[in-house]
Amino acid sequence: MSQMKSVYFNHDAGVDDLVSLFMLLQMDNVELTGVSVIPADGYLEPGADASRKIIDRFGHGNQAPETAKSNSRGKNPFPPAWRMHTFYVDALPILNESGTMEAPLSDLPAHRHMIRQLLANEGKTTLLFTGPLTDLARALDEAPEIEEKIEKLVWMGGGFERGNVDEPEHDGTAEWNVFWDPEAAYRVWQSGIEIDLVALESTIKVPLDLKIRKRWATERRYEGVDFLGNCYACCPPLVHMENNSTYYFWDVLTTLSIGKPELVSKKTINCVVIPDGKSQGRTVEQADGRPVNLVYDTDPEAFADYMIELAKKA
Ligand code: AGV
Ligand code: CA
Repeated sequence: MSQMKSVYFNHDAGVDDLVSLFMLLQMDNVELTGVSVIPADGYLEPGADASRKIIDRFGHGNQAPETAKSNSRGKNPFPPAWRMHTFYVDALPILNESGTMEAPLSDLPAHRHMIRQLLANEGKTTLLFTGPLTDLARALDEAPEIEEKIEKLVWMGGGFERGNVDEPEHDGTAEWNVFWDPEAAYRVWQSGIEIDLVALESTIKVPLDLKIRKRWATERRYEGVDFLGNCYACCPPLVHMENNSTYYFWDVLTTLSIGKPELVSKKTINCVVIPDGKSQGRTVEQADGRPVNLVYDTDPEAFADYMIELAKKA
């Protein structure tokens, strides 16, 4: 029997963020203590609604986790075309069949909701962040005592050999979740929290390609597998070569590394975050930087199998 983990999930309402929530709800070794939504690579209202509908439709526990909305703002906005994905997922018929939202909505802003949930949990909580770190940076400023209640932070962010930002006035070396709010990542780097960093080095191994799409189509008789196929229908797959819109399983790999740690390879490195200037949001390996557990590799077959295995439990 693997041990039960308490997990608090802060996401930014992209397709792979919402699919991550769906996956978390299928893990029998995870207890979800709360969900919060930050409007970075997605929109807030449909992001919170879709989260609650996913909990309603696909949650198994008798106690549904609360969803909280963030009031944080970033520095470098995401392209609106990507953010529109939130509306597509929220509109999927399977999430709107009942016409109601039963899962509770918190009236606290995300960072305060997270503080409350961390302090209310007797043991330590794993933080899963699949968007920018703004809410965590604010929570640490307001309530530094939460640091002791955090088992570790598992974050999709960063890249050492490459970035994925293609914007004017930037040199392209940053990953988007760091770039949206570089100062927040810089702040979290000053803390003593243990960090598992799922950076572009590993996520590049798991692109959304036609092969996995075909597997979902073939097994669409399973409601959860059909849901995966429908969610990703609005994301362009990798066919010939990568471009700026190519979609990877960034957040899903990050999330699945909690349910099945042996899916990924990690090594400790020391690194810093560049908070401003033309390389803002870049993560750089540096001998006197803070240590992180860098997730640098995964097995794409084992990843796809586990994703489908979880979806079949829905
Ligand atoms: O940089 C990866 C992060 C992940 O948290 N997001 C998407 C994932 O949710 C930003 C992003 C980078 N490239 C993108 C992104 C693309 N082509 N479409 C949508 N979002
Ligand atoms: Ca995300």
